[in-house]
Amino acid sequence: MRRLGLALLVLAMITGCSSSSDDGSSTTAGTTATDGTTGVDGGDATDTGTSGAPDPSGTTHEVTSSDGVMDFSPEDITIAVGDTINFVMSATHNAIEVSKDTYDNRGVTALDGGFQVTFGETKQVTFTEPGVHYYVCTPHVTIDMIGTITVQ
Ligand SMILES: [Cu+2]
Repeated sequence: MRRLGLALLVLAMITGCSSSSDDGSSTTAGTTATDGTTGVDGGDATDTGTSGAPDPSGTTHEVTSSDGVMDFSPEDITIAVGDTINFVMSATHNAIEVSKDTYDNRGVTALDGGFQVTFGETKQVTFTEPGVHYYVCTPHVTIDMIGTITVQ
């Protein structure tokens, strides 16, 4: 049942997103679907009373990277449930979600079901559950090109 509920939730998000954005809505849908499965750390959600779809008018935030600059901007960001991050990666950087352990150890093993923004890609990812997401730039993780997204 919970799985079905989650699927419906994701579906609602997709519908909400595609109607409010006119570019790349199909890729948005794809990332939203995978994002839904990363909600493992959302299990401690206390306010599940809002079991309806997240606010479809969530804010879109931007995380960017630039060639020659070995940092995400911003590196750490706090957003609300239902908000979207528009990742804008330059040609030399990517943003790959990893586990907290991988992040702490500066590893590059991608998190199952996590978001992945490849080199030079612009991709929107919507976060539908509270929790913390950790991500790295795989070529530059060893020089601390890392970031977090806190969803609350
Ligand atoms: Cu990088």
